[in-house]
Amino acid sequence: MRVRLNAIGAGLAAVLAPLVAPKAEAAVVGGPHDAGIGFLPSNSPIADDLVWLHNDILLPVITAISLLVLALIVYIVWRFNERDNPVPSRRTHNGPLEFAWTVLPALILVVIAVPSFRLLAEQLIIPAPDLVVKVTASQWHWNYGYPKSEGGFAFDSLYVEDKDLKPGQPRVITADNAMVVPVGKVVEVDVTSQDVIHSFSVPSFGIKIDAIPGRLNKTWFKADQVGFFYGQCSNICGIDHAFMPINVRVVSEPDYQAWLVQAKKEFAVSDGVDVASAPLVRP
Ligand SMILES: [Cu+2]
Repeated sequence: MRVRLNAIGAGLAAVLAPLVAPKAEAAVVGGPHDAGIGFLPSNSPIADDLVWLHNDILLPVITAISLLVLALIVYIVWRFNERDNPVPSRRTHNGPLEFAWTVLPALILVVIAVPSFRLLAEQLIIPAPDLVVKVTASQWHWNYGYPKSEGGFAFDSLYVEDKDLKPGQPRVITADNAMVVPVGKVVEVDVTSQDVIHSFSVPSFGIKIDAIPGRLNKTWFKADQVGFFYGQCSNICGIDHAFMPINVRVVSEPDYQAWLVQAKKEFAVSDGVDVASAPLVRP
């Protein structure tokens, strides 16, 4: 059932993608849609494995255990009812049964632990990055910093209010400037904060990492397809916590290079300015 619902969700996303895609090349959209259920479409190896662990391992285990417990309860209610058993059983122990209900759950946990730890290692062991983006959280917006190798610039990404939305932009989760990354490249995200604890989360990449003042937390993703992807701050950080959306645009390498040229002009305002020799202006 769940698999079918996910399939329906994926189908809906595919149908809706062209309608809400903010850019022509945005073929895949990792964002909410009407009647959505299940995970957002995955667009990185980690997100693929997260969805697999949930849908193919955890859900079957949860379903089987729930059905087993339900069957046991129904059986007990039917078999040991008061009317048919005026003299209650005085049994308190059953060695083999107690052994079984201790060992079997432990074995199930071991089975779950194997792919779970593998996934954890996949998340924590960051491959050699092609691009490192520094993400700084503030009350209440994100700042994306690109390294010197890319031109050395940084820009704020601010919430877009309902009245300023362009056609096709979803409300509440649209930001004015998206973080732009090339497709198929390992992107390391170095996350920090300059006030309180926030959390950088983009479901389609399977990443969620705390932004903590004075600390640099690292995570990574490798986008499989171009598209536009949405996330949100995921730690309650204050009154406008709900209004610090994360927008990531994954583009082809030529589009990325073109964006870099334009972004350097737009955002690197202090480039070339010799701060030490700049005239001191007093009000
Ligand atoms: Cu926040």
